[in-house]
Amino acid sequence: MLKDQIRNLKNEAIGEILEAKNPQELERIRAGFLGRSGKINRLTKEIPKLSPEEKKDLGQAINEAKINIESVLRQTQDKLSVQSDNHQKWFDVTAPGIRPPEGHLHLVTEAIREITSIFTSLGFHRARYPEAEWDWYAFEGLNMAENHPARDEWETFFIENLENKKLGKGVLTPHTSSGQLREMEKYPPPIRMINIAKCYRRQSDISHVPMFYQFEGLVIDREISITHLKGTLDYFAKNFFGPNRKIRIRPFHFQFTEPSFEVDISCGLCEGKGCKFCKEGWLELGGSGMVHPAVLKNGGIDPQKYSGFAFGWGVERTYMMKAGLKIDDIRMLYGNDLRFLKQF
Ligand code: FA5
Repeated sequence: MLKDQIRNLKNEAIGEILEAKNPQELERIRAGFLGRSGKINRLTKEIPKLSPEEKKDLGQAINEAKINIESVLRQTQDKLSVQSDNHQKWFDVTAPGIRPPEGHLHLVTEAIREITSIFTSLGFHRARYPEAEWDWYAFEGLNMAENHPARDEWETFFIENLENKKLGKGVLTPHTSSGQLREMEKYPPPIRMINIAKCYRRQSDISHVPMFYQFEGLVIDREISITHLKGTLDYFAKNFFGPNRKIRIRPFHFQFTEPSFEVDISCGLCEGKGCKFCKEGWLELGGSGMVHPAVLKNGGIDPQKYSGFAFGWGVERTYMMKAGLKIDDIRMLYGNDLRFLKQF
């Protein structure tokens, strides 16, 4: 009988312990069962009245019950104290947070965005054409037949075992001019394209990287002349470099433009007077010219009706010519050195 009572008390105690919501309640349950005048101790007082045999049995049962209850108590105490620690950890929601390190866009991405917004404000649309391109778009269709010596300047990467019967070998495009014909095939005039894309050449030194960006402008409409070209480039230069910078165009040669020009910008340090950085007051920006009639024809546009201009400059070099920037080696832009990139 007494042994049954002990077992019931033990189950009752464990049941209550497992239901306890906080350490205070747990302490109250502990005292109620295991304390000096707790329920288990009250039963212990019955032992002297028993026979030696019964004493032994009951003593053993009481000890086992106590061990069980204490073990469940300890586990529950641990569990409740972890919960109450978490609960009681107070934090001030108004305290200033710890700022995670903040990055910024890469300089070249920033430059691309700025260039895009200047040209789109003039009504140009942003285009992108394939980096892996066919010979026709990169050379042949631009008036540079196979074996033409002008091709040498582009130091091209050819794609092994890739050839199209009509369009020739596969190349990594060495300039964004490959987008000219693609744009003409896609849209009838008037065309106002700004194609900004990656270009590849087998070059690497302080002013060359094997992968770089160019931005290519193409405008085709009726009666487009050199004054439109000059005006557009001037607008870009003033917005990108600042109102005091000027541009000039010098005669040059490209197979796909006639006439062709090299475009210079007045030096931002000496404002055109001549200094150590620029030598004669001018810095070279890139190529431009009036679209060659043969290229218009290849793009399906009648050169009797339409004329156009095009220009293609390197994003990195153009960015490096902003006043106040002194980046000596173009490769630093792609070196992934945070000490350099964080300065901008
Ligand atoms: C061209 O690529 C012509 N397609 C430009 C053009 C377009 C002329 C439309 C006329 C009409 P060029 O090879 O000069 O031209 O390259 C133009 C610019 O790209 C250079 O002035 C330079 O800023 C940049 N560039 C060329 N090669 C590299 C290189 N390896 N690394 C970084 N920038 C480069």
